[in-house]
Amino acid sequence: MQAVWKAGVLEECTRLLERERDEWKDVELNVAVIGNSGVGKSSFINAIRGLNADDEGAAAVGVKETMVFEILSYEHPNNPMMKFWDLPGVGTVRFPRITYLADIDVYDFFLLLNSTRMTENDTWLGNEIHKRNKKYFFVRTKIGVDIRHNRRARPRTHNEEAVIEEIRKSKEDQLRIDGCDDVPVFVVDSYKPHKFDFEKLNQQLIKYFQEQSRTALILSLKSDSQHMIQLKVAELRSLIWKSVAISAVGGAFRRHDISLAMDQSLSIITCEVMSYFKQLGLDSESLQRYDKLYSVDYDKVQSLVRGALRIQGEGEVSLEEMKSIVARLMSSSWSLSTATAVKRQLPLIGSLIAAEMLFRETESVLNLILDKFEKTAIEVMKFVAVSVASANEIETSGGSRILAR
Ligand SMILES: Nc1nc2c(ncn2[C@@H]2O[C@H](COP(=O)(O)OP(=O)(O)OP(=O)(O)O)[C@@H](O)[C@H]2O)c(=O)[nH]1
Ligand SMILES: [Mg+2]
Repeated sequence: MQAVWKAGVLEECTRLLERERDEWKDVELNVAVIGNSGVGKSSFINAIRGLNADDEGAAAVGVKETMVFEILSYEHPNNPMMKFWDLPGVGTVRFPRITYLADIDVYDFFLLLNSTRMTENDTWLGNEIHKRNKKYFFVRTKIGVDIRHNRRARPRTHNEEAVIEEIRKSKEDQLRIDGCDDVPVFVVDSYKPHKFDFEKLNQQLIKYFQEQSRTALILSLKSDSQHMIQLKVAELRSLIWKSVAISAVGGAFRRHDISLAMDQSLSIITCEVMSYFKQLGLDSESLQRYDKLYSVDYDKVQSLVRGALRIQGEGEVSLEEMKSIVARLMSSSWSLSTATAVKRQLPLIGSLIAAEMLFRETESVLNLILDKFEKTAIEVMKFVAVSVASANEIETSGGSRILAR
């Protein structure tokens, strides 16, 4: 086996992978700074870049609605791959809601700024981001103004800490009401970046960027080495929780319909599983790559994959076939009759228990599938290595070069 690993293919793959790994700095994080007009979006971007409004290259700041014709981006001072996009105010005559988030997919992350009480636009923006499975931080700006006003209004009882905490709490409460209780809240003043939560926010942004780059990088790597397959599986495993259980299963169960929940879960899980299949290089497009790159017989690798997953037939694994694998695993680990019984006896609590059960079973089915795919992907890789090694041997004994990549 040692000889096989030294066949050259893996070394080449490793080199390629190392190069890709070193390219992590090329992963961009596009942060859209959004919110009502005049909340301090441009001032915040300037502050994070250590600039005043009249410095060269600073974002335009104004008391009147800033006349932005082109949405510009500004680099984070410590990381040029993190870009802040200075969006205009939402809901203004020139930027009504309907067009405001037209390009939302371009952005990876959002900072939702607010300088007053929570407005309808804030709730709407938060919901839109949430709907699209994106993340945001909530940033309450101009806190210095609130402190100044409070000091004037209550000279005897004024307490800076209490003002900040009251504002923070009211934002957290509102976010909870809006169903966004996992959104972190930062209280800042762009004219006092050394105070309040400004630095903490900066640190959290950098941390978020590093996590995202790592995930993006690992998921974009080709599954050519055992180590990389394991890394990918670990990354996909860490995303299981997010991707399926909460959104799909929870929603369906709220409607108290177990069979609908099962059916929805099956379709959603199958889509998820298809994406794992592709991520781990088991789909036909990836397998054809071995044929093209290393002249490894595509039909043989394809039947190896089918054999490992116990699917009859030949050729590309179809969505329907994948669905039946998922259904088989689901029915063996999840007992519909048990859940129905629980629900009949205890209509309200029963459906919660059933939801909890389906939630856990979904997670365990996805883990089982990942285990299977991980083993299969490693088998495929070994098969490729063996094929290439034996091709090399034939080549050496025959004196001709079949494989010189
Ligand atoms: N005291 C204080 N004033 C601020 C702060 N941020 C912004 N301002 C002031 O608020 C006004 C609007 O600031 P901008 O940064 O232009 O706000 P914006 O959200 O970019 O505005 P539009 O682009 O027009 O939507 C300006 O007069 C700023 O000086 C802050 O943190 N503290
Ligand atoms: Mg602005």
